[in-house]
Amino acid sequence: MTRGLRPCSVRAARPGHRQSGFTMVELMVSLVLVAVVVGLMMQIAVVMLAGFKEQREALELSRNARAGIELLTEAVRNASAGVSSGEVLDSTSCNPVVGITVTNHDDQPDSIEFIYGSGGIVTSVRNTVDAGTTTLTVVNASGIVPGDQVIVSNGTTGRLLPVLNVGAAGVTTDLTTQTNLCASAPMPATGFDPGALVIRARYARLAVETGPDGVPMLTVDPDGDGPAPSEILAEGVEDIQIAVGVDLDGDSALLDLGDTTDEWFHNAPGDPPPPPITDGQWRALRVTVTARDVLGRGGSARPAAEDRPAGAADKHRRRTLRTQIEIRNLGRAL
Ligand SMILES: [Ca+2]
Ligand SMILES: [Ca+2]
Ligand SMILES: [Ca+2]
Repeated sequence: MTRGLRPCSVRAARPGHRQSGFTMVELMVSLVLVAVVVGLMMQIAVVMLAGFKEQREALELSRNARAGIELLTEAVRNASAGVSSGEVLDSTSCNPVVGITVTNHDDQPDSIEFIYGSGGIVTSVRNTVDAGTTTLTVVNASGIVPGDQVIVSNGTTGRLLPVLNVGAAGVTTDLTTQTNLCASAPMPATGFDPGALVIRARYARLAVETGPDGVPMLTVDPDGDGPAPSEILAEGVEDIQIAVGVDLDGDSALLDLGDTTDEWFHNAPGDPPPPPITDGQWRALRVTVTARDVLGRGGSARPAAEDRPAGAADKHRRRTLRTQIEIRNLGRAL
């Protein structure tokens, strides 16, 4: 049983060899040193983990804020596709939106609705489209499926119509639709002539809602006042503020004084509403999105943005992103 263990007494007995091994004091000093080193390493690990966690939370905050900005940018760039006047009406879910509609507040988040081209799918119609039409005979229906919506446009006015069914593909394809769903958005009196553009499109309303657990979130509603529920786009988004840049004097610049006399609307308390989008002077939207952490591990206040003053300090960390989106499809860009 003792093989491999050489008794100290044997070594100690050899002449010329000093006694090796640890004294009790040496052993205790080493133990203390080991304990100190292990303690330090654990402290470093804890600090590093906390750092990683903080970094992850900061990333998540940025991601949440960015999700809103990205969808908005995409939608605004494709808003009012194929209708340079901006007069696109919702003849599917009957929301009172005209191209892009901003609902402004200075004491709560703003919301925005738009009708925007989706997927770059464009064709044209062979028949006249008026209040009695139930079929859109289109040249090419590839990429369009039942449940989609399309803008029918003559370039100056458009209507968002539902695609209820898609017929067999041939030289032309018949899309079943309904043109009389919305008294608020009837077909133009003379209808759309053959050759009118047909663009796959969507309606969306972006808003901030509060979940059952009190967590604010950015939601997108695919039919506004219609029956479809809104979907969560990003958790923790507590504010969107949207200013509308309108080139009133036509000098291709947007005067920004942060007051009620400049060419930005909703950027100062007491701003009048902007002129209608159909006046052809809307050039850009400026969007500020603020996300906050869900659990409350920091300490900050919601910053002031456009016409909404800052909030009170609380236990949350925040990230605010701001971007200016040029409106492409309406008249000329800056
Ligand atoms: Ca506002
Ligand atoms: Ca100007
Ligand atoms: Ca203003």
